[in-house]
Amino acid sequence: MTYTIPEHRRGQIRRILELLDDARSVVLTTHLNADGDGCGSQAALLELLLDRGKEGWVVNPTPFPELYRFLFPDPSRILHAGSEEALRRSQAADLVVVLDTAEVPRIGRVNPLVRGRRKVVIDHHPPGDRPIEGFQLVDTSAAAVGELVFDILAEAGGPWTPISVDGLYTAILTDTGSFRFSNATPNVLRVAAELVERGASPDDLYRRVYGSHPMRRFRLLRRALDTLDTAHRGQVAWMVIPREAYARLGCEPDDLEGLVDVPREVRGAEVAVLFREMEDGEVKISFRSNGAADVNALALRFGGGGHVRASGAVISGELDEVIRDVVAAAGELVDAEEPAGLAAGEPER
Ligand SMILES: [Mn+2]
Repeated sequence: MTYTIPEHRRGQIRRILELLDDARSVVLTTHLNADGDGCGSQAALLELLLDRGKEGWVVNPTPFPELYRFLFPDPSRILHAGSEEALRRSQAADLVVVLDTAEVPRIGRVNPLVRGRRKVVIDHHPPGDRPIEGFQLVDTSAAAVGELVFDILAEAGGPWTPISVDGLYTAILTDTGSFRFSNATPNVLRVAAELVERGASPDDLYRRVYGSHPMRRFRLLRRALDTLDTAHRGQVAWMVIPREAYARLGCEPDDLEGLVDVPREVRGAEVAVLFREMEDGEVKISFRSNGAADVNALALRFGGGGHVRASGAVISGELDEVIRDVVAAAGELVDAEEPAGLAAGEPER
């Protein structure tokens, strides 16, 4: 293979492989509302475990997304976190692997299930203040956890099955926004090339993940587009997912995947925000940055977090007030970042 594992993470990759080899029964988990990175990484790691004669189970804090079920031809490996079996398997596990988060609150109801178990944490988010105890591979230079799991499989020599290559390609595809975001690094593009050489099909996986939305998503989008707006000289753009339309159309969280890219694609937008009014008087917010603005800092202000260019938060309050406060804070951030942003755009030599 022409790809080589980045030197700075090689030692940790080897250690994780040793820990996996020492285990007999492993539980894999990821954050609330699992995304393509978490699910794809789980599919590939499960392949590795089964290939090595281990037992492996997926136990996530929220229901496994329909969108990524195609990565699990054997759905019996996916356990509902509230089930008797999930409790039994978790307590019998001699290793728990936490993927795509390193924070206790983000694994929700899985936390009590896996308390006291030996853990490996594989993540690429900036560290927060409630870290999960265990052996950590937290590398913010990785575009996706799938990139790190690829390194584990590369170190192990496979298995490069349709499930593992499709899982890892899906993880990378979704976390890089189809290779459009600033995290589409040379390294992750090399990893993607390796996966395509091993049988991952870009057009097939693109169609499965992005090109097969139910009609209800487009009906919801039509309603949401009515709310699309900008402020601060067009530098802050936002859109609202109306609660009433979401409920009436029978939408699910999967239907919202990627909708934050709509305000993000407004010309001149530096910060994009998607507001979703929840049933319980809370507003769920997704932030994206198109430039220098650090939306992780913005999300932290509202009790959330994430990455520098992609983050989120949940705020209690009336929708109108939340929009006003968040848009104002985003405007302040954009104003503060402006000089730095211009400086960063200047050639260094
Ligand atoms: Mn991720």
